[in-house]
Amino acid sequence: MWAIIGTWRMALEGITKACAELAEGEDAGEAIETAIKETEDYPYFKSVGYGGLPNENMEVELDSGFMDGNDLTVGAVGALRDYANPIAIARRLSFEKYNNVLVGAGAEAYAHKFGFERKNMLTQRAKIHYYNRLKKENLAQQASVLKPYIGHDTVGMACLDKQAKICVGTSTSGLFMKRAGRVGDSPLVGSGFYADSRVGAATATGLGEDIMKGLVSYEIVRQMEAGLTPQAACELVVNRLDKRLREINHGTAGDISVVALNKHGEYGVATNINNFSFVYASSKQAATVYVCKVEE
Ligand code: SD4
Repeated sequence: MWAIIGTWRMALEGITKACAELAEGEDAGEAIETAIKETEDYPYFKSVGYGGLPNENMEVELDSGFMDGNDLTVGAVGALRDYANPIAIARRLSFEKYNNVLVGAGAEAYAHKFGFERKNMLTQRAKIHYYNRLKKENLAQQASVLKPYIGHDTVGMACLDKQAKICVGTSTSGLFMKRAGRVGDSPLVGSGFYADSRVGAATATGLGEDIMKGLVSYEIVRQMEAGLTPQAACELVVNRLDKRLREINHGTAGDISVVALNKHGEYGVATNINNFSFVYASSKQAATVYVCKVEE
């Protein structure tokens, strides 16, 4: 049995590519890297890799995390500039004994040392979005009608391979117009991603500042370990955090969406937004796009 799940419709092409590898018995870590690289390389996804939207200084800064559920090794990069595939660098960092999480210039020096592809990640299209946004912000300044930090998605994938190994990875350009150096939940183990091959894996997308308050990926894996199905674990963790956030923030909560996979290849999904799309494939079914809606 093998299975793979990813956040958002943008995971489809990468997952489709990884399925062929998994069917041949490929390792879950390799499959995650293949699948996420595909998403990173596609220029029209505005929130991941090449074509990702920039920060307030018009620089694309990327976050990515990876975890191997067999030995619980973690690798992550934060605020990484000018490298094509953050997921490959994060995974490479997971092979190190120390210094597994690197940010900014340190992460770039590491990527350079190990020969990862350098690339200007800011596309013409992303620049247009940036200038349009600046215009809107100027117009909206007095009226303060502009909702900050909209239009961001992270690709997160969890995968079980034929050898029963489970891995998880994330990649994102984070929030559009974020501060330089801002790091979200996506490279933070336990928040944006977590995997334990004895149990399963989970990954999150949405407002990093809120997701990290609930360590949602770690929580989901622990709830599965305690006996919940992936679906029940996802719903419990998202609903509980959403409720707590609303208590604190006068009835509002940031976007939180999650997907999870257990060691049997069964999946779970939960969200507090309308229309969270995700992609699931396994040795029993071809890659399929589904849409999850907030529970009423
Ligand atoms: C972040 N969680 O940087 C990411 C962005 C995201 O859906 O996933 N948006 O906060």
